[in-house]
Amino acid sequence: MKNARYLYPSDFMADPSAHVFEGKIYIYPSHDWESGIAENDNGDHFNMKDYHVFSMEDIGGEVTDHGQVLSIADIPWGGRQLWDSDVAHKDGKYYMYFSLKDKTDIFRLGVAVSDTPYGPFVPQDNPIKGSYSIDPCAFEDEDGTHYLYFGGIWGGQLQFYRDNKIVPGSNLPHFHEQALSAKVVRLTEDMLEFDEEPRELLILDENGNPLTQGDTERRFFEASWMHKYKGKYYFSYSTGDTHLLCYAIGDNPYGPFTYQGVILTPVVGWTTHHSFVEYNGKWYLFHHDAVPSNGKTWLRSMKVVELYYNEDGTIKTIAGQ
Ligand code: FUB
Repeated sequence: MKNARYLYPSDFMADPSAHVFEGKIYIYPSHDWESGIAENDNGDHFNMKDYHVFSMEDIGGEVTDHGQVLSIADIPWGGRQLWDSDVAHKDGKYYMYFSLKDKTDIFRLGVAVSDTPYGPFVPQDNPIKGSYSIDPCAFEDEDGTHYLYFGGIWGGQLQFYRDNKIVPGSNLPHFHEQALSAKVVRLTEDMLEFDEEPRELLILDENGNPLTQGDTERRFFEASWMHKYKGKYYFSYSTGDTHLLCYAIGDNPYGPFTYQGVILTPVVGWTTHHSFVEYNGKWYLFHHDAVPSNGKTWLRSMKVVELYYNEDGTIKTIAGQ
């Protein structure tokens, strides 16, 4: 991958959510470590316990580690596996949204609050009411409304839900049926709860039909991200077991979104997970791979690469290797 740069070679960090706050780039990754848990499809080996925050003044510049900003030990409802997180800013406060299994081993989304973008973040006593699954992405629209995008299948548990409720016995739809997809929900003014029932995020093919579960190179798996470019809403995500980062474009934050193509081809490692940031007039893709750990899928390293749009607003595909 041309011009990609590893951001923090001295430790393993994944799922980097990057934002520009107070004129700097802040990065909120998951903190991988060698837990000794055997690899399985449920992702038990991703047994993360805390978060660090990183910042940099420019893309090629020094990366500052602001240290541990939130730990499972401080989260009253926490069980295990602190997975992907994201941060939003409103009225001088910073809100970290995170994925964590509760004490009954069900993934929920939590919120922790700070006065600064670099933490520490103080968790709420309970998870967000009605939240489930993983991978929250916090998006602020131009009118100041904040939305959360979330969800992930397999270890992310999304397949056990229908209409936002656990349905005993439910699992993935059949291959020819409409694919399970991410959820989108507006946040309350205080940023701490859902302001409505989460809605299904529809991804359509070129004929206007919803993608099917069997369309494994295009359907949603996990790793939601939302950004806006020239007035359009770009929903991007990972296809998980087919290892692609893809995107779909819509006219509003709820969609529907029409599938457009691949952003990043497979990297070394099982997952990749990303974010987009515009900084000083250029666009960057933050993501991770497992090259530095020689392919250990649970020891990932975050990196950044510049990305380019075509004249028509489509994204030029980046080679992952
Ligand atoms: O980092 C743990 C999980 O792996 C994330 O929540 C998923 O998106 C995948 O990257």
